[in-house]
Amino acid sequence: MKFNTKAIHGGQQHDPSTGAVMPPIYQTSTYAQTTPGGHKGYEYSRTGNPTRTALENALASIENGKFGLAFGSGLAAIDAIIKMLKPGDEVISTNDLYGGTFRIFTKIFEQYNIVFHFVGMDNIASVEAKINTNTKLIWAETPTNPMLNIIDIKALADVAKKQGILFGVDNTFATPYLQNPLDLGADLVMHSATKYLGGHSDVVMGALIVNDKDLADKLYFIQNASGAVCGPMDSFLVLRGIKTLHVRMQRHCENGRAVAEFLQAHSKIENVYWPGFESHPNHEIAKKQMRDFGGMLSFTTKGNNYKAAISMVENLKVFTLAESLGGVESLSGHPASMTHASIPKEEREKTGVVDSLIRLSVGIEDIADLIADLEQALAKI
Ligand code: P1T
Repeated sequence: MKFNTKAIHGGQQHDPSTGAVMPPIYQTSTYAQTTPGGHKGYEYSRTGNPTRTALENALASIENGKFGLAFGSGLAAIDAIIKMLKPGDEVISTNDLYGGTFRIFTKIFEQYNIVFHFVGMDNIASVEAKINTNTKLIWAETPTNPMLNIIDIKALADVAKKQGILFGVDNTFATPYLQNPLDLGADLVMHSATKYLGGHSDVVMGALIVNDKDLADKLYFIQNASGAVCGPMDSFLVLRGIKTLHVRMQRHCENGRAVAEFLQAHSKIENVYWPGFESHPNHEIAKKQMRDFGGMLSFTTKGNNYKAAISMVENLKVFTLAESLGGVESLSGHPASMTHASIPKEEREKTGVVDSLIRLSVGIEDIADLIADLEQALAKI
Protein backbone atom coordinates (compact mmCIF):
# COMPACT_ATOMS: atom_id res chain seq x y z
CA MET A 1 0.00 0.00 0.00
CA LYS A 2 1.22 3.51 -0.79
CA PHE A 3 1.24 6.21 1.89
CA ASN A 4 -2.02 8.01 0.99
CA THR A 5 -3.90 4.71 1.06
CA LYS A 6 -2.23 3.66 4.30
CA ALA A 7 -3.22 6.94 5.95
CA ILE A 8 -6.85 5.98 5.38
CA HIS A 9 -6.86 2.18 5.57
CA GLY A 10 -3.58 1.09 7.20
CA GLY A 11 -4.20 -1.41 10.00
CA GLN A 12 -7.95 -0.72 9.91
CA GLN A 13 -10.95 -3.01 9.68
CA HIS A 14 -14.65 -2.30 9.75
CA ASP A 15 -16.14 -2.82 13.19
CA PRO A 16 -16.84 -6.59 13.39
CA SER A 17 -20.07 -6.20 15.39
CA THR A 18 -21.88 -3.65 13.17
CA GLY A 19 -19.76 -3.01 10.07
CA ALA A 20 -19.26 0.60 11.20
CA VAL A 21 -16.69 2.11 8.84
CA MET A 22 -15.04 4.05 11.67
CA PRO A 23 -14.29 2.23 14.92
CA PRO A 24 -16.73 3.11 17.68
CA ILE A 25 -15.46 5.19 20.58
CA TYR A 26 -15.35 2.38 23.14
CA GLN A 27 -15.94 4.66 26.11
CA THR A 28 -15.44 1.96 28.70
CA SER A 29 -12.92 1.35 31.45
CA THR A 30 -13.52 -2.38 31.71
CA TYR A 31 -14.83 -5.52 29.91
CA ALA A 32 -17.17 -8.26 31.14
CA GLN A 33 -15.42 -11.62 31.48
CA THR A 34 -17.24 -14.96 31.43
CA THR A 35 -14.29 -16.57 33.15
CA PRO A 36 -11.18 -14.80 34.49
CA GLY A 37 -8.74 -13.97 31.65
CA GLY A 38 -10.30 -11.07 29.77
CA HIS A 39 -12.69 -10.85 26.84
CA LYS A 40 -11.23 -11.12 23.32
CA GLY A 41 -7.93 -9.72 24.59
CA TYR A 42 -9.43 -6.85 26.58
CA GLU A 43 -9.69 -6.70 30.37
CA TYR A 44 -9.10 -3.09 31.47
CA SER A 45 -8.72 0.07 29.38
CA ARG A 46 -5.34 1.16 30.76
CA THR A 47 -4.02 -2.12 29.36
CA GLY A 48 -6.00 -2.02 26.13
CA ASN A 49 -9.01 -0.41 24.48
CA PRO A 50 -10.33 -1.26 20.99
CA THR A 51 -10.43 2.38 19.82
CA ARG A 52 -6.82 2.81 20.98
CA THR A 53 -5.89 -0.48 19.29
CA ALA A 54 -7.32 0.81 15.98
CA LEU A 55 -5.22 3.97 16.36
CA GLU A 56 -2.08 2.04 17.37
CA ASN A 57 -2.44 -0.14 14.26
CA ALA A 58 -2.79 2.98 12.10
CA LEU A 59 0.31 4.53 13.71
CA ALA A 60 2.36 1.41 13.01
CA SER A 61 1.16 1.33 9.41
CA ILE A 62 1.96 4.96 8.49
CA GLU A 63 5.47 4.72 10.01
CA ASN A 64 6.21 1.37 8.29
CA GLY A 65 6.57 -0.23 11.72
CA LYS A 66 5.19 -3.40 13.29
CA PHE A 67 4.04 -2.04 16.65
CA GLY A 68 2.37 1.26 17.60
CA LEU A 69 1.72 2.59 21.11
CA ALA A 70 -0.36 5.63 22.02
CA PHE A 71 0.17 7.74 25.15
CA GLY A 72 -1.53 10.63 26.91
CA SER A 73 0.97 13.16 25.47
CA GLY A 74 4.20 13.37 23.51
CA LEU A 75 6.09 13.81 26.77
CA ALA A 76 4.41 10.72 28.23
CA ALA A 77 5.75 8.78 25.23
CA ILE A 78 9.28 10.13 25.85
CA ASP A 79 8.88 9.35 29.56
CA ALA A 80 8.17 5.69 28.67
CA ILE A 81 11.35 5.48 26.57
CA ILE A 82 13.60 6.85 29.29
CA LYS A 83 11.99 4.53 31.85
CA MET A 84 13.63 1.62 29.99
CA LEU A 85 17.00 2.97 31.25
CA LYS A 86 18.71 2.46 34.61
CA PRO A 87 20.68 4.77 36.92
CA GLY A 88 24.13 5.35 35.43
CA ASP A 89 22.95 4.91 31.84
CA GLU A 90 23.79 7.75 29.46
CA VAL A 91 21.83 9.39 26.66
CA ILE A 92 23.20 11.51 23.82
CA SER A 93 20.59 13.99 22.66
CA THR A 94 20.52 16.76 20.12
CA ASN A 95 21.14 20.15 21.78
CA ASP A 96 18.39 21.88 19.79
CA LEU A 97 15.10 20.29 20.81
CA TYR A 98 11.66 20.99 22.25
CA GLY A 99 12.00 22.72 25.63
CA GLY A 100 9.72 20.22 27.36
CA THR A 101 11.93 17.33 26.22
CA PHE A 102 14.99 19.13 27.63
CA ARG A 103 13.02 19.70 30.85
CA ILE A 104 11.96 16.07 31.38
CA PHE A 105 15.52 14.89 30.67
CA THR A 106 17.24 17.37 32.99
CA LYS A 107 14.66 18.08 35.69
CA ILE A 108 13.09 14.61 36.07
CA PHE A 109 15.48 11.92 34.89
CA GLU A 110 18.79 13.47 35.97
CA GLN A 111 17.42 13.09 39.52
CA TYR A 112 17.47 9.32 38.93
CA ASN A 113 21.10 9.50 37.85
CA ILE A 114 20.51 9.11 34.14
CA VAL A 115 23.15 11.21 32.37
CA PHE A 116 22.28 13.37 29.35
CA HIS A 117 24.76 14.87 26.87
CA PHE A 118 23.40 17.57 24.55
CA VAL A 119 25.38 17.89 21.34
CA GLY A 120 24.98 19.47 17.90
CA MET A 121 24.19 16.46 15.75
CA ASP A 122 25.02 17.97 12.34
CA ASN A 123 28.47 16.71 13.18
CA ILE A 124 28.36 12.94 13.64
CA ALA A 125 31.89 13.00 15.13
CA SER A 126 30.62 15.06 18.07
CA VAL A 127 28.10 12.26 18.80
CA GLU A 128 30.77 9.57 18.49
CA ALA A 129 33.00 11.53 20.88
CA LYS A 130 30.40 11.19 23.66
CA ILE A 131 29.85 7.44 23.30
CA ASN A 132 31.11 5.23 26.12
CA THR A 133 30.10 1.85 27.57
CA ASN A 134 27.24 3.46 29.54
CA THR A 135 25.63 5.01 26.42
CA LYS A 136 22.25 3.34 25.98
CA LEU A 137 20.26 5.78 23.82
CA ILE A 138 20.85 8.31 21.05
CA TRP A 139 17.95 10.75 20.78
CA ALA A 140 17.43 12.93 17.72
CA GLU A 141 14.76 15.40 16.80
CA THR A 142 14.76 16.23 13.08
CA PRO A 143 13.84 18.81 11.91
CA THR A 144 14.69 20.31 15.29
CA ASN A 145 12.32 22.52 17.23
CA PRO A 146 12.63 25.49 16.74
CA MET A 147 15.80 25.94 14.61
CA LEU A 148 14.85 23.53 11.81
CA ASN A 149 18.24 21.83 11.80
CA ILE A 150 18.32 18.54 9.96
CA ILE A 151 20.08 15.50 11.38
CA ASP A 152 21.28 12.68 9.13
CA ILE A 153 19.13 9.79 10.39
CA LYS A 154 20.88 7.07 8.39
CA ALA A 155 24.37 8.20 9.45
CA LEU A 156 23.36 8.24 13.13
CA ALA A 157 21.57 4.89 12.80
CA ASP A 158 24.79 3.38 11.43
CA VAL A 159 26.77 4.72 14.40
CA ALA A 160 24.16 3.48 16.90
CA LYS A 161 23.94 0.04 15.29
CA LYS A 162 27.70 -0.43 15.25
CA GLN A 163 27.86 0.30 18.98
CA GLY A 164 24.66 -1.57 19.93
CA ILE A 165 22.95 1.62 21.16
CA LEU A 166 19.21 2.22 20.86
CA PHE A 167 18.40 5.07 18.44
CA GLY A 168 15.16 7.07 18.70
CA VAL A 169 13.87 9.85 16.45
CA ASP A 170 11.25 12.45 17.32
CA ASN A 171 9.45 12.70 13.97
CA THR A 172 6.88 15.28 15.10
CA PHE A 173 7.89 18.10 12.70
CA ALA A 174 8.32 15.92 9.61
CA THR A 175 5.51 13.36 10.08
CA PRO A 176 5.62 10.04 8.21
CA TYR A 177 4.35 11.90 5.12
CA LEU A 178 7.82 13.45 4.79
CA GLN A 179 10.21 10.91 6.34
CA ASN A 180 10.22 7.40 7.83
CA PRO A 181 13.02 7.04 10.39
CA LEU A 182 12.50 3.25 10.82
CA ASP A 183 13.25 2.78 7.11
CA LEU A 184 16.48 4.74 7.63
CA GLY A 185 17.61 2.48 10.48
CA ALA A 186 16.10 4.05 13.63
CA ASP A 187 14.88 1.62 16.31
CA LEU A 188 12.13 3.84 17.59
CA VAL A 189 9.99 6.69 16.26
CA MET A 190 8.18 9.12 18.52
CA HIS A 191 5.46 11.69 17.80
CA SER A 192 3.73 14.42 19.64
CA ALA A 193 0.47 13.32 17.96
CA THR A 194 -0.93 16.57 19.37
CA LYS A 195 0.57 18.19 16.25
CA TYR A 196 0.25 17.09 12.60
CA LEU A 197 -1.13 13.59 13.26
CA GLY A 198 -4.13 15.00 15.15
CA GLY A 199 -3.94 18.07 12.95
CA HIS A 200 -6.82 20.11 14.38
CA SER A 201 -5.47 21.48 17.69
CA ASP A 202 -8.12 19.59 19.64
CA VAL A 203 -6.18 16.81 21.35
CA VAL A 204 -2.96 16.15 23.30
CA MET A 205 -1.36 12.76 22.59
CA GLY A 206 1.91 10.92 22.06
CA ALA A 207 2.93 7.94 19.95
CA LEU A 208 5.76 5.43 19.65
CA ILE A 209 6.37 3.07 16.75
CA VAL A 210 8.93 0.23 16.70
CA ASN A 211 9.73 -2.91 14.71
CA ASP A 212 11.42 -5.06 17.33
CA LYS A 213 9.12 -7.31 19.36
CA ASP A 214 11.26 -7.24 22.54
CA LEU A 215 11.43 -3.45 22.43
CA ALA A 216 7.67 -3.27 21.86
CA ASP A 217 7.05 -5.60 24.82
CA LYS A 218 9.22 -3.46 27.12
CA LEU A 219 7.32 -0.36 26.05
CA TYR A 220 3.88 -2.03 26.36
CA PHE A 221 4.86 -3.06 29.87
CA ILE A 222 5.75 0.55 30.80
CA GLN A 223 2.66 1.92 29.02
CA ASN A 224 0.48 -0.31 31.19
CA ALA A 225 2.55 -0.21 34.38
CA SER A 226 3.03 3.58 34.41
CA GLY A 227 -0.39 4.17 32.89
CA ALA A 228 0.06 7.36 30.83
CA VAL A 229 -2.43 6.22 28.19
CA CYS A 230 -4.81 8.26 26.07
CA GLY A 231 -8.60 7.90 26.25
CA PRO A 232 -10.88 6.42 23.59
CA MET A 233 -12.25 9.80 22.43
CA ASP A 234 -8.74 11.17 21.89
CA SER A 235 -7.77 7.95 20.10
CA PHE A 236 -10.73 8.44 17.76
CA LEU A 237 -9.79 12.08 17.06
CA VAL A 238 -6.21 11.23 16.11
CA LEU A 239 -7.33 8.29 13.98
CA ARG A 240 -9.65 10.69 12.17
CA GLY A 241 -6.79 13.21 11.83
CA ILE A 242 -4.45 10.63 10.28
CA LYS A 243 -6.95 9.98 7.48
CA THR A 244 -6.27 13.46 6.04
CA LEU A 245 -2.60 13.72 6.99
CA HIS A 246 -1.36 13.48 3.40
CA VAL A 247 -3.65 16.19 1.99
CA ARG A 248 -3.00 18.53 4.91
CA MET A 249 0.77 17.99 4.72
CA GLN A 250 0.81 18.68 1.00
CA ARG A 251 -0.76 22.10 1.64
CA HIS A 252 1.40 22.76 4.75
CA CYS A 253 4.47 22.19 2.55
CA GLU A 254 3.21 24.47 -0.26
CA ASN A 255 2.26 27.25 2.14
CA GLY A 256 5.45 26.78 4.18
CA ARG A 257 7.56 27.26 1.06
CA ALA A 258 5.63 30.39 0.01
CA VAL A 259 5.93 31.97 3.48
CA ALA A 260 9.66 31.09 3.73
CA GLU A 261 10.34 32.65 0.31
CA PHE A 262 8.28 35.75 1.14
CA LEU A 263 10.16 36.32 4.42
CA GLN A 264 13.55 35.62 2.85
CA ALA A 265 12.95 38.38 0.29
CA HIS A 266 11.63 40.93 2.81
CA SER A 267 13.86 43.90 3.65
CA LYS A 268 13.10 43.76 7.40
CA ILE A 269 14.08 40.10 7.82
CA GLU A 270 17.51 38.99 9.01
CA ASN A 271 17.47 35.16 8.92
CA VAL A 272 14.91 32.58 7.86
CA TYR A 273 15.43 29.00 9.08
CA TRP A 274 13.76 26.58 6.67
CA PRO A 275 15.41 23.39 5.34
CA GLY A 276 14.08 23.90 1.80
CA PHE A 277 16.53 26.73 1.05
CA GLU A 278 19.64 25.64 -0.85
CA SER A 279 21.57 27.88 1.54
CA HIS A 280 20.33 25.92 4.59
CA PRO A 281 23.42 24.19 6.06
CA ASN A 282 21.73 20.76 6.04
CA HIS A 283 19.73 21.16 2.80
CA GLU A 284 21.43 18.21 1.08
CA ILE A 285 20.55 15.84 3.96
CA ALA A 286 17.00 17.21 4.02
CA LYS A 287 16.68 16.48 0.30
CA LYS A 288 18.04 12.99 0.82
CA GLN A 289 15.83 11.89 3.74
CA MET A 290 12.67 14.04 3.37
CA ARG A 291 10.13 14.14 0.55
CA ASP A 292 9.44 17.87 1.02
CA PHE A 293 10.35 20.46 3.65
CA GLY A 294 7.25 20.93 5.79
CA GLY A 295 5.29 23.85 7.16
CA MET A 296 7.49 24.88 10.11
CA LEU A 297 9.98 27.75 9.97
CA SER A 298 11.64 30.26 12.27
CA PHE A 299 13.04 33.73 11.57
CA THR A 300 14.58 36.84 13.09
CA THR A 301 13.98 40.43 12.03
CA LYS A 302 16.85 42.80 11.19
CA GLY A 303 18.73 44.07 14.21
CA ASN A 304 17.68 41.00 16.23
CA ASN A 305 15.37 43.21 18.25
CA TYR A 306 13.32 41.58 21.05
CA LYS A 307 10.68 44.35 21.03
CA ALA A 308 10.21 44.04 17.25
CA ALA A 309 9.66 40.29 17.64
CA ILE A 310 7.03 40.78 20.33
CA SER A 311 5.32 43.54 18.33
CA MET A 312 5.31 41.26 15.27
CA VAL A 313 3.57 38.35 17.02
CA GLU A 314 1.11 40.72 18.72
CA ASN A 315 0.15 42.31 15.41
CA LEU A 316 -0.45 39.12 13.43
CA LYS A 317 -4.17 38.49 12.95
CA VAL A 318 -4.55 35.32 10.87
CA PHE A 319 -1.57 33.70 12.64
CA THR A 320 -2.67 33.09 16.23
CA LEU A 321 -0.05 33.59 18.93
CA ALA A 322 -0.12 30.21 20.69
CA GLU A 323 1.93 27.24 21.88
CA SER A 324 1.82 24.10 19.71
CA LEU A 325 1.99 23.54 15.97
CA GLY A 326 0.80 21.31 13.16
CA GLY A 327 -2.89 22.20 13.20
CA VAL A 328 -4.84 23.40 10.18
CA GLU A 329 -4.66 26.98 11.53
CA SER A 330 -1.48 29.07 11.32
CA LEU A 331 0.21 29.78 14.64
CA SER A 332 3.05 32.07 15.65
CA GLY A 333 5.25 31.59 18.70
CA HIS A 334 8.08 33.27 20.58
CA PRO A 335 10.23 30.26 21.60
CA ALA A 336 12.41 32.13 24.14
CA SER A 337 9.40 33.00 26.30
CA MET A 338 7.03 30.16 25.34
CA THR A 339 7.99 26.67 24.12
CA HIS A 340 11.69 26.93 25.06
CA ALA A 341 11.46 29.04 28.22
CA SER A 342 12.50 26.02 30.31
CA ILE A 343 15.96 25.99 28.66
CA PRO A 344 18.46 28.35 30.37
CA LYS A 345 19.14 31.48 28.24
CA GLU A 346 22.87 30.71 27.75
CA GLU A 347 22.02 27.17 26.59
CA ARG A 348 19.26 28.15 24.18
CA GLU A 349 21.22 31.08 22.71
CA LYS A 350 24.07 28.69 21.81
CA THR A 351 21.71 26.95 19.39
CA GLY A 352 20.21 30.17 17.98
CA VAL A 353 17.09 30.47 20.15
CA VAL A 354 17.65 34.20 20.70
CA ASP A 355 15.08 36.59 22.19
CA SER A 356 14.21 37.92 18.72
CA LEU A 357 13.39 34.50 17.21
CA ILE A 358 9.83 33.92 15.97
CA ARG A 359 8.52 30.46 15.04
CA LEU A 360 5.68 29.92 12.58
CA SER A 361 3.52 26.86 12.10
CA VAL A 362 2.16 27.60 8.64
CA GLY A 363 -1.40 26.32 8.36
CA ILE A 364 -3.53 25.43 5.37
CA GLU A 365 -5.44 28.69 4.93
CA ASP A 366 -5.34 30.64 1.65
CA ILE A 367 -1.70 31.62 1.11
CA ALA A 368 -2.64 35.19 0.01
CA ASP A 369 -4.20 35.83 3.43
CA LEU A 370 -1.15 34.47 5.24
CA ILE A 371 1.28 36.65 3.24
CA ALA A 372 -0.94 39.74 3.65
CA ASP A 373 -1.02 39.14 7.41
CA LEU A 374 2.78 38.90 7.65
CA GLU A 375 3.12 41.97 5.41
CA GLN A 376 0.90 44.15 7.61
CA ALA A 377 2.59 43.00 10.85
CA LEU A 378 6.07 43.64 9.38
CA ALA A 379 4.97 47.12 8.28
CA LYS A 380 4.34 47.98 11.95
CA ILE A 381 7.78 47.10 13.32
O1 P1T B 1 3.07 18.51 23.99
P1 P1T B 1 3.26 17.01 23.90
O2 P1T B 1 2.21 16.30 23.11
O3 P1T B 1 3.54 16.39 25.22
O4 P1T B 1 4.58 16.78 23.01
C1 P1T B 1 5.85 17.25 23.40
C2 P1T B 1 6.70 17.51 22.18
C3 P1T B 1 7.65 16.58 21.80
N1 P1T B 1 8.42 16.77 20.70
C4 P1T B 1 8.30 17.86 19.94
C5 P1T B 1 9.17 18.03 18.74
C6 P1T B 1 7.35 18.84 20.27
O5 P1T B 1 7.25 19.91 19.47
C7 P1T B 1 6.54 18.67 21.41
C8 P1T B 1 5.55 19.70 21.86
N2 P1T B 1 5.80 20.96 21.31
C9 P1T B 1 5.07 22.10 21.56
C10 P1T B 1 4.01 22.15 22.40
C11 P1T B 1 5.52 23.30 20.83
O6 P1T B 1 4.77 24.28 20.71
O7 P1T B 1 6.65 23.27 20.31
